[in-house]
Formats: sequence, C-alpha cells, structure tokens
Amino acid sequence: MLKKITVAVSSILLLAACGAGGGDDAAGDDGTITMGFAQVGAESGWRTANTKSVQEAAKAAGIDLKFSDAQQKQENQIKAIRSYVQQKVDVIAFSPVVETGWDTVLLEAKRANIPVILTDRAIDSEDTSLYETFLGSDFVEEGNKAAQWLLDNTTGAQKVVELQGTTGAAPAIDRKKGFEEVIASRPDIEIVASQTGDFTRSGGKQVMEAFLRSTPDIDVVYAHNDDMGLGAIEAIRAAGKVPGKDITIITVDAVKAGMEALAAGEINFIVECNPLLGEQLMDLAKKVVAGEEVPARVVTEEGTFTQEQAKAALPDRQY
Ligand code: GYE
Repeated sequence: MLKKITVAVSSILLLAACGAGGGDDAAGDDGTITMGFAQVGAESGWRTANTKSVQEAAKAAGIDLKFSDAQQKQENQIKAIRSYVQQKVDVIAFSPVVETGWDTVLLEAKRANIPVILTDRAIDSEDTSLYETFLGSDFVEEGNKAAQWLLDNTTGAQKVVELQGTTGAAPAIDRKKGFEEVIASRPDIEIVASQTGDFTRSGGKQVMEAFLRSTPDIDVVYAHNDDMGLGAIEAIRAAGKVPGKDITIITVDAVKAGMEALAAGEINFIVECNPLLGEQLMDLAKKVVAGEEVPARVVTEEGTFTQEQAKAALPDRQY
C-alpha cells in the first residue's frame, strides 16, 4: 500500500518537473523547439499555400516540425494531437477542421503542460485556457466584404445561391453569418439555396450542378472559397451559361487559380484570405515556449480584389 502511494507521488513530481513546454528536452538542451502541427487536409489551393508557408517558416526559424494531414476528419486530427502529447513536443499548433469537440484532447495537452496555438480556424469552447492564442483571419468580416460588394454593384432583385465550406468549420459558419448580416439591409437580395461543397472544387461543381437544375434564374453565386467557385464555373459553362456575365460570382481566398479566373472575367470579386501564416506562427511559438506573454488573438490583414486589381496583382502573386 505504502509503496503504491510512493510510486504515484513520484510520477506526479516527474510530470511537474517537465514544466511548461512539455518534453524532457523542452526547447531543450540545444534550444531546439519541436512543434506538432495538425493540418486540416489538402482540400484547396489555400490549404496547399498554408502548408508550404508553415513548413518553410519552421525551417527558417530552426523549429523541428512534426506535420500531419487529417484529410478533413476531426478524428484524425484528435489522433495526431494525442500522438504529439505522447511524443512530448514543445508546442502544438493546429487548424481545427470544425469548431466543436476539442475540449477533451486539449485538456490532455494542457495536463501534459504542452501549450497549444490555434492557427487559421478557431474552436468554439468556453474554456479559453485550452489554448494560448488564435492566429488567423476574421471570417465574419470576409463575409461582410463579399456582401458589401454585391450591394454596391447591383440594383434590383438578386437570387443568390451559396456554396458553403465544410459544415461546422469556423470559416463556413462565419462567412455565412457575415454575408447575411450585410444583405439584410437589401430585402431584394435573397439566398435562395445554400449547401456545403466542403471547400473543394469537385464539391462546388456537384452542388452547383444541382442548383442549376433545381433553381431557375440564379443571379449570383457566393462561394466560401475559390476552389468551390472554380467548380461552379465548370457547372455553369456545362449548362450553357457564361460565368461572370450570366451569373455573377463572388468567392473568398484569392489563390492563384481564383485570381486567374477573376482576371479572365469569370469571377467578379474575390475577398482575400491570407494563407501565409507560417512566419507569424513560428514567432508566436517561440514566445509561448519561452513563457512570454502573447496576445490572445492575432488577426491577419487582408484586402479584396476586383477584376482590374487581379490583373495588376497576378504577376507578383506568390501563391
Ligand atoms: O478559405 C479554404 C480552406 O480555413 C481559411 O479553408 C481556411 C479555409 C479556406 O479550405 O479554402
């Protein structure tokens, strides 16, 4: 009996001794930080650019990156985070595929003294002690900007179909909300159909094909990302209509393929969402591991593009 208690107590002490930053070699002897990064997947051009940015920035910052791709599945992300806890990384960063359902695994990280940084997408939890900071865009504002352009550039009734991002994901929830907030001031603009295309080109194409069959006289497509907008363009062309002319198309992201379609007149307006978060993420990680204070929220700065602005910006576009 006595022996058992002694064992239990000493393992608690051992855990405590690991301290902030987790592992035994936390930002260890040689100062190298190990980061476990649980990425959403490879669903879009935005994601590809984001992954590249994180990998390059880690290398440049001398951070040892353990990277996993969850293929848009929450269970895979949870497994990855758990394995980073077991491996005693110094810091965990992840872009949560959906907003809810993270408390248990993040509590495990917290108990192991491993700080967590949310990047790109936020979680919906009452316990804000589960993460140090959230680095990413203001998705509600992106939705606001998309709708404001529509208000400013159209008169009369507009039938809008909406291609939503992944169900339950922060950018899908907030881009919808932001758009609806602003169109509320124009009762003649109406969302007549809204469905998820899972942020993929094929998803956008399929949903748009169904919309074109079921909904006559669509005026506007509002797609939560470029890839779904590009899929919708294929469906619109196949239906014998001219994208960007017969049907107005508004998207979010401003990745290369989206900007090319915008410059070519097939998309009408793009709200920028910046995927190049790597450098800021590595800076935050270094501070968090060193026990320095970081702001609870770091918002990415971004703009919008018209067709003319896309033509001007394209030659220097990195992604
Ligand atoms: O807009 C979309 C991607 O979370 C901001 O995820 C990101 C979104 C981005 O699949 O293209």
